[in-house]
Amino acid sequence: MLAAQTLFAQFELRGFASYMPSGCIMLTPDERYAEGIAYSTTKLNLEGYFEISFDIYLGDKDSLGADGITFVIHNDSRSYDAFGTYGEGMGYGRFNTSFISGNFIAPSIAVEFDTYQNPSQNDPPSDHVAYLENGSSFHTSYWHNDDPNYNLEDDQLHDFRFRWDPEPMEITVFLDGNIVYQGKRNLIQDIFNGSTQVIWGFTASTGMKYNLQYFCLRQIAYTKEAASPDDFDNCQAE
Ligand SMILES: [Ca+2]
Ligand SMILES: [Ca+2]
Repeated sequence: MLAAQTLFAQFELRGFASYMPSGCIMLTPDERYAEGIAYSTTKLNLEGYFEISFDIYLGDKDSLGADGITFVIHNDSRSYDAFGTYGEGMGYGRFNTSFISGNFIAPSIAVEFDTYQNPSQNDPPSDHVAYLENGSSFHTSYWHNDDPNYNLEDDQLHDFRFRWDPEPMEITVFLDGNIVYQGKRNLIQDIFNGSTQVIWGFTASTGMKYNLQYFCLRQIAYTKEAASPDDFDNCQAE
């Protein structure tokens, strides 16, 4: 077992989330119908550059595993108590776009790492990554490495980075060395109504199917120069 080193930071934990001995944060245990949320107590400033690096773990059960995790940036009025629907909502979204009642996190953006196919959210059969906004889990596009058998529930840590560059107003998401999403968005004006200080963290849940799911914070860089070079080591799960 490799003792994972992680950057210690303060998180507000809700639901099933808890610190692991390594300093990583478990979002869901390997159980049905669990939801866990972890928010950093240090907000991000959208007027500045940031790149945050994590290891994420999505479990070891493929066909029997679910549901996945989301990385979320929000200024929902519930602050550290903001949460979404369990199961296919992954603690962030809601069951489908026409199902307006129920919990979801907004205003927000998120990146989902989805390990279970829900046709109402336009999920492909494979695991996938997608960019989401305002508590909707529905997505028209997604990344699955053009692999119909793409699987993230492989008992491995996956290297995830989220980069915000305010000058071109560009979001870039990396997973295991691949750019899995890139897009320009005026987050301050078009999502956050002029707010520049936003809460960030992770949500996750399980449903009928389930997996242990956790994340480890590796680095927060506030300049391009301070961000890690784009080399990705294979990591071993705990
Ligand atoms: Ca899978
Ligand atoms: Ca799903």
